[in-house]
Amino acid sequence: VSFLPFDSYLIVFVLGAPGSGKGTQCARVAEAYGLAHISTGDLLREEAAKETELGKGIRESMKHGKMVSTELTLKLLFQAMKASGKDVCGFLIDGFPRTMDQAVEFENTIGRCDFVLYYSCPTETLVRRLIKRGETSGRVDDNITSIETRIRVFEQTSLPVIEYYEHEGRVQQVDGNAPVEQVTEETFNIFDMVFD
Ligand code: B4P
Repeated sequence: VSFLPFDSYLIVFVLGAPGSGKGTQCARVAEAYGLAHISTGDLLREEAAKETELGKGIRESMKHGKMVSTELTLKLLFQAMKASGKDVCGFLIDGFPRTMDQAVEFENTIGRCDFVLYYSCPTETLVRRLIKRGETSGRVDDNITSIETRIRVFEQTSLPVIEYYEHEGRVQQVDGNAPVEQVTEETFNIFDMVFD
């Protein structure tokens, strides 16, 4: 018997480098399968918009493409799960865990991850997409210096998380370099199997 608060839910960690298409695909999957889409990036941006000391601290980290603390990220994530858990059978957790300690802490206190959905994508594509998004997004981190830092942080800190789950046989990999519709089709094939 498990005593973790969300163990009876489907929990999918959605990972990939910045610009790999996580957010884009999560919105479509959430809608099609009735799952809650929770993006730690969005939660942190919401908090960063506040004129508080905390908001200011988060803004500084994000602006430079650095990681925000695990404690805070996990707290915001758990709150968001509690707020939407009543209406859904599962969660797409987008952009989390970005570090091994986030993964361990989540699985020890919140619930077991059923599988990791990993969008692989070459660096040139990532850079091109994020620079393009930066023309209209207004995001402080969509500039070339922050983009390079974010990709480096992903390779050094987040790739080992994916390798850990890979080793456990819990990764479903999708080619994120294809056109959006094709990536969606490949993603839906995975969820069709899950809900079969
Ligand atoms: P995120 O908000 O997660 O941002 P991201 O990695 O850039 O991915 P996003 O989901 O927004 O973009 P997508 O690939 O869908 O993180 C931002 C920052 O928040 C981090 O740097 C960090 O500071 C902080 N943070 C977040 N989570 C954290 C955590 N767990 N711990 C600590 N800190 C954390 O799309 C990118 C662009 O590509 C879009 O314009 C999209 O339209 C386009 N696109 C997508 N798919 C495409 C396709 N197939 N073809 C062509 N274009 C495509």
